[in-house]
Amino acid sequence: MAVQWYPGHMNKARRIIKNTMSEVDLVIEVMDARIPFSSENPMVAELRQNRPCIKILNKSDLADPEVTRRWLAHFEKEQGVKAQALSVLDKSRTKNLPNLCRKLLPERGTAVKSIRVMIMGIPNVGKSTLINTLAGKTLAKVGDEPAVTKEVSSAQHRIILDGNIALSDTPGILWPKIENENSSYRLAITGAIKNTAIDFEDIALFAADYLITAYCDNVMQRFKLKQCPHSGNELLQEIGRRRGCLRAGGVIDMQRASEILIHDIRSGSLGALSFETPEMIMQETTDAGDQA
Ligand SMILES: Nc1nc2c(ncn2[C@@H]2O[C@H](COP(=O)(O)OP(=O)(O)OP(=O)(O)O)[C@@H](O)[C@H]2O)c(=O)[nH]1
Ligand SMILES: [Mg+2]
Repeated sequence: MAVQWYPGHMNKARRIIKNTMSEVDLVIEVMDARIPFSSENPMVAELRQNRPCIKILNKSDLADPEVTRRWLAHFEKEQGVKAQALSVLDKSRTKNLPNLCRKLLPERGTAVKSIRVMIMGIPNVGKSTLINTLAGKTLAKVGDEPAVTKEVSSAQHRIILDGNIALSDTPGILWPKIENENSSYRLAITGAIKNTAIDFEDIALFAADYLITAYCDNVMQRFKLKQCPHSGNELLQEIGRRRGCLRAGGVIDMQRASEILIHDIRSGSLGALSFETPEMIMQETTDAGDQA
């Protein structure tokens, strides 16, 4: 399966961002701490060019802290990039972001020269939530699904923080062709792709196969299993049996079992999980290169 989802408003947003980038001094790219490689949008790199960038590994409350630490070290190696793990649950760390902007652009952020910041990233990673936390009030609409924000903030709708920092919100954007198939699965699992564009059974099987190898204790605890299932399919069957997802004749309803697993992952009910590590990505990209 290769999941693709690139609705028209994303293309429009990309065009507007490109045309207004000359008025941006710094980009905050919000990524998903559970999938830092797959949620890094290649279009952001293309659009921001060499402007300084703060990469936020957001929803870090849902990610494995040890893996997140390794990713932060990985991103900090990039020139002009600062990386920071954040979570909506930890507002004080978020409120320190303006200081980081000033550190990256010490000559700006004065009464005469504002720091113009654009918040960008894939859908549903918490960009608008971040703006609201920084503003200390609800200014942007947020929601537990992708494509809640549909328009780039116009000049009149920028949020001005103390220290003359002007923030613009943007719609989450994906890119027309997600080359890495594993990435498209991970984006679907974590909720960056609209539910109607994905096949739940397919993505749940991918997730289940991974979870039994990387986080079997979490799985066993959540679904009260005495031993780790041997395959993703066996895990989904167990979930179906234990949660009463049965169709006529006692056949397990794999669609419902799949929805339960994906819901539990997204809500954090299975604990803090990371779906990729720097080492996994290095291996995957090497394998892809060998096949080309
Ligand atoms: N667990 C957790 N949930 C978060 C965090 N930040 C945001 N959320 C939730 O993620 C969902 C999406 O948040 P939004 O702020 O609307 O995301 P967005 O990036 O603006 O999404 P689009 O506008 O659709 O691109 C909401 O249900 C938020 O409550 C976080 O740090 N941790
Ligand atoms: Mg939004």
